[in-house]
Amino acid sequence: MTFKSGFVTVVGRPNVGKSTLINHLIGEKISITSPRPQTTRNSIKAIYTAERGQIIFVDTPGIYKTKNDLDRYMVNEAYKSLDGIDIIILMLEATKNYKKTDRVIYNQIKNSDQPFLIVLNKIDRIKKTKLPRVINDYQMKIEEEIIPISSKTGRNVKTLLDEIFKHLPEGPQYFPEDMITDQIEQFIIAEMIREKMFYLLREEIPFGIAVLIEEMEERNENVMYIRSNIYVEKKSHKGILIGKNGKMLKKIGVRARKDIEKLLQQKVYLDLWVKVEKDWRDNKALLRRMGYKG
Ligand SMILES: Nc1nc2c(ncn2[C@@H]2O[C@H](COP(=O)(O)OP(=O)(O)OP(=O)(O)O)[C@@H](O)[C@H]2O)c(=O)[nH]1
Ligand SMILES: [Mg+2]
Repeated sequence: MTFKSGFVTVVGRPNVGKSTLINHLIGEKISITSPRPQTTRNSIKAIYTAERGQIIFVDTPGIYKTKNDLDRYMVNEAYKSLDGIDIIILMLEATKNYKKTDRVIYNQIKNSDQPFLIVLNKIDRIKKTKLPRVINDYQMKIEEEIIPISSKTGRNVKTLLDEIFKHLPEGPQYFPEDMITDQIEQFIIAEMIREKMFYLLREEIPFGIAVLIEEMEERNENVMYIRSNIYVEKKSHKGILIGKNGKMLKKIGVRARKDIEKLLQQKVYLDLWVKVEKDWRDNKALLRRMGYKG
């Protein structure tokens, strides 16, 4: 049997389920997910290794109309990830119609003459009897065959994997078989903390938050001490984030700690600090400090 390998990027509008698919494929939480759009901010590699080959999946921020420097950084990250890739996966949503942004991305991919696949995610969210019509509506706009999947239940994901392997070139194993991401632990930990705010905080607040790990040190009795700064854009946001008697921050900390302990396989002491950095999303120097390098 020949060994195949290559890079596969997943692109699409925000919230279609790109990160959920990648986590499902790898079987671990590598990329954070949330019910809100614009969750993923960086391109994140997740590595799938099997007997027949190795796929390096690249999760990307959703593509949308940009409003500030952070937005532009994110969309640029998504487009940059299309360079030098073996297969592009464009993800669409069964619960929505074909949107203008879908068309913009589709046209861009078609013009790039790189191999690509089209998937329709969230098919578990619509009635079985409705699915053929939804697929048919999309096929009126898209020539290539659409692969319907559910990243949540895993339905038909195997078919997608087979399809990817069909198109992958023969190649070497780029990464050791037990390596599942190229991201350093500190990044994933910061992301896990950031994820909780998408669930617990209202309106626009999560979009103006950045998380940086300041210190990580193993202390007595196998406890990992982690000190992390959470940056917000406004003083009022700081108050909301901390909450009455520190309740909200505590809630965020408890939920994040559970994820982090699972990741590190050890007890964690999480020390969270909230800081105000005015308008960091529109300040290139601050963006860089937050880890969003252009
Ligand atoms: N029912 C259902 N929900 C899904 C499926 N895939 C993803 N979701 C949900 O859709 C929401 C968005 O998922 P994400 O994986 O964060 O979406 P994304 O495309 O990575 O979003 P951005 O990072 O913001 O671009 C989450 O609440 C997921 O649980 C699916 O197949 N079925
Ligand atoms: Mg995502």
